[in-house]
Amino acid sequence: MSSTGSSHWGAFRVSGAGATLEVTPRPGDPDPTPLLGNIAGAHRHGSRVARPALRRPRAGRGYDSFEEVSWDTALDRVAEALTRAREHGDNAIFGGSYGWASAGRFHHAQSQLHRFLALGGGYTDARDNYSFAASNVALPHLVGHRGTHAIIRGGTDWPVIAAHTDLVVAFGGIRAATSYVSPGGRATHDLREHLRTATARGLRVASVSPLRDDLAADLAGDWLAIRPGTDVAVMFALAHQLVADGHADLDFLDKYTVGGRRFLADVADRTPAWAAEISGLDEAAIVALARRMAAGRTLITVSWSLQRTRHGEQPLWAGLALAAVLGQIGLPGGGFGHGYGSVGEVGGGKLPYGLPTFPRARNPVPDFIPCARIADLLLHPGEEFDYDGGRYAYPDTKLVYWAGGNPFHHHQDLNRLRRAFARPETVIVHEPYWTATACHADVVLPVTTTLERDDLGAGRGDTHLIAMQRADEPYAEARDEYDIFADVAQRLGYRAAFTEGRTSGEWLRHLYEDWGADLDLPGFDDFWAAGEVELPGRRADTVLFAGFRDGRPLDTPSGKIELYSATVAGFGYDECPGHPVFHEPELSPYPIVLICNQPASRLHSQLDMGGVSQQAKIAGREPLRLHPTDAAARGIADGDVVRVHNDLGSLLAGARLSDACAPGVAQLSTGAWFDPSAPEVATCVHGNPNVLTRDVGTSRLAQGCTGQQARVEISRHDGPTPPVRAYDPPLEHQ
Ligand SMILES: Nc1nc2c(c(=O)[nH]1)N[C@H]1C(S)=C(S)[C@@H](COP(=O)(O)OP(=O)(O)OC[C@H]3O[C@@H](n4cnc5c(=O)[nH]c(N)nc54)[C@H](O)[C@@H]3O)O[C@H]1N2
Ligand SMILES: Nc1nc2c(c(=O)[nH]1)N[C@H]1C(S)=C(S)[C@@H](COP(=O)(O)OP(=O)(O)OC[C@H]3O[C@@H](n4cnc5c(=O)[nH]c(N)nc54)[C@H](O)[C@@H]3O)O[C@H]1N2
Ligand SMILES: [Mo]
Repeated sequence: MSSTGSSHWGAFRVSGAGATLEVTPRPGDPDPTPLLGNIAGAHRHGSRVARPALRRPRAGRGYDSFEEVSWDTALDRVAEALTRAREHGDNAIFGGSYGWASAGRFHHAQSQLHRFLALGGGYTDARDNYSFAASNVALPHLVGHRGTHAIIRGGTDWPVIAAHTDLVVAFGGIRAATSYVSPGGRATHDLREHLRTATARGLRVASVSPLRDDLAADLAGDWLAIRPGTDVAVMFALAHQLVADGHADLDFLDKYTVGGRRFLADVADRTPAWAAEISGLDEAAIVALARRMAAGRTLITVSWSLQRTRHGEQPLWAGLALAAVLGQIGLPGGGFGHGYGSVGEVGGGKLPYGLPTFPRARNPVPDFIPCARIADLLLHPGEEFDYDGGRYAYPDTKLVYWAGGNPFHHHQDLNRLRRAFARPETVIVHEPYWTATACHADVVLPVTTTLERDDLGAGRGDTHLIAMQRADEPYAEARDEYDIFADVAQRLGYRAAFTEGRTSGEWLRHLYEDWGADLDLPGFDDFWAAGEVELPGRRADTVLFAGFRDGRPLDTPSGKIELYSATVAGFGYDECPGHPVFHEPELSPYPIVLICNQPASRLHSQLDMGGVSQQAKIAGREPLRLHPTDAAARGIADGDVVRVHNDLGSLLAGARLSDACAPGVAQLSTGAWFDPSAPEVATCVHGNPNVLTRDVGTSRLAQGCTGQQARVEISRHDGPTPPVRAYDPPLEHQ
């Protein structure tokens, strides 16, 4: 007997249970991800939260140990803390709770938490995401809300690119490892099929990136090893060269854009020689690339990573402007794209309807933060902040409630986040695992994983809806989020409003039937027995902005692409005026640019204790890649433990020498569990790069995450190497 399941990194089958549980790919998936190999080893790992636990207050949050208690004691404590916090106003509860949680349409931690808190009086929410906040806020000004959705939720589909595109100019490359992941999961990973077809037909990629292997192995092309943070200069120079060669599409700029001519004036002195000096690319290579772009059907794509940097709005904006100068926006396989390779859903097909969703409740509290301003919220109550033309104030937070995210993985400057988490009266965390965030809570409630409950799984544009079937008993005393919230709501007097009288099993059936009513699907029981159902009406032939080119206006103020936005100009942000500008990378005494990209061996911090993630470690630490020349200059050999530091903190990592890194660039992926157990040696002895990243927004426009890059120095670590304790539960030992 096997059951069907799904994760953000793909659908699977499960057989066995407990320590002998086995996970195999969904049989219909042509290219399942190796990340499935993390699931079995994590299932009953010692880092699971077994029972509700309360912090024993002594040294402070994140330094104390915990005592296990009964569910009744823990839930009473949660209900009391919520009641006490609400006396200060409902906005004193921060329930933003950013994070990826798990796949599954019903047991989605944030949806459950938000509904629970909204029905109880409301909460301060978080806006946008860590992934592409700068794009989410800037793009509506440039291409309208519908245009933003069209770009971010899919763009031109891969089969169209495979059939029509001659050249992809990929700023940030097109990574294969990241494309396996899609929010909600993916039943069918067909990207590599499309890449192979495209390559066989002759598609070539110019991968403009600090890392050679940002170009998927199934693609062919050239690596232009750019200095990080200088893409805008290269984009300006490419536009300059298109003009110089008479290849700028002036008709397109005049007919379809506002500010096209102004952009040409802005790049008049931005020559390839100027950009070569800044970016480290050859002047001749920039000129040649501009000519290749004009010689055929060209797609310009900007990976999400480029906008997770200081002034991250600019490479996005300049990339769109460059595509407009080339004039192929709206043509099959040409124009602009954003996030190809970043996740599987970009270019990965479209469904003409939404997916089943647990109903939200209206949140009566208007207060919010841009999600990456969490430390500012907690450290600076009452202080004002700018965001997208508005001015707002941080409420005074008394209680933080986190379910389904790991801020001590995802946020920048973790030393500062520790100080921030010391401020509120109460921190409540729901987790299956003793993450660093759980260790910084007062109340930790153990929740089930997707293997321990029934759910529905699907990602946008995917081929199938998956029955996520319970494969094993809940671990120890772990419970479903839904039942936890129902019990707390009962203590607070609104259980019936939260549950609407349904059990979780009844909700699943209801969500499926309600959603599928017009779709001619099998009944719920047949779907469940089959384990999956094909989603009808899927298409994978979208051409981004084809309708716009055919005369349908965008929902911008002008109906055109606004390369100059009077709205943004009116906000008066000098660092983000109404048109794309180049900012020199900030000066730093630290010589190496550390690329903190997404890990190939896991999703973020999830299942870091699993087999695939552990196998990638070096001396038990997260691998850090650096160029052999930079290593030699520091006496570092392959396999050495290294210490990486800057003014914000320090970490230990395992060195891997690789000429896939441009000189001056090192790479350390996110997601190694934060381990502050030996502060005399390093802030984190395991290799979480967020002890080194600055906690600053992209700009006042979007206030997005800037964690993709840090400036650091690296040295060989010759002192004692403390053990990694990141996975040890901080429990009181009687
Ligand atoms: N330096 C740097 N930092 C970055 C980035 C970067 O590029 N550089 N990228 C950023 C990006 S794009 C993102 S999206 C974030 C990701 O940041 P997060 O989404 O916070 O990272 P995850 O590790 O996915 O955290 C999800 C947590 O939910 C828990 N979980 C799983 N299932 C359940 C459940 O059913 N219930 C509950 N309550 N919990 C569950 C998991 O155990 C895990 O701890 O990181 C950001 N941080
Ligand atoms: N395996 C795996 N896949 C994932 C995730 C994961 O955790 N694991 N996370 C998912 C999530 S939440 C997101 S948001 C997406 C993120 O998707 P992306 O943002 O596209 O992914 P990253 O790996 O962070 O960055 C891609 C590459 O950008 C390059 N880069 C960095 N800075 C610069 C620069 O200044 N200029 C140029 N030209 N290139 C630069 C880096 O070399 C890096 O390898 O990935 C998703 N996919
Ligand atoms: Mo993300």
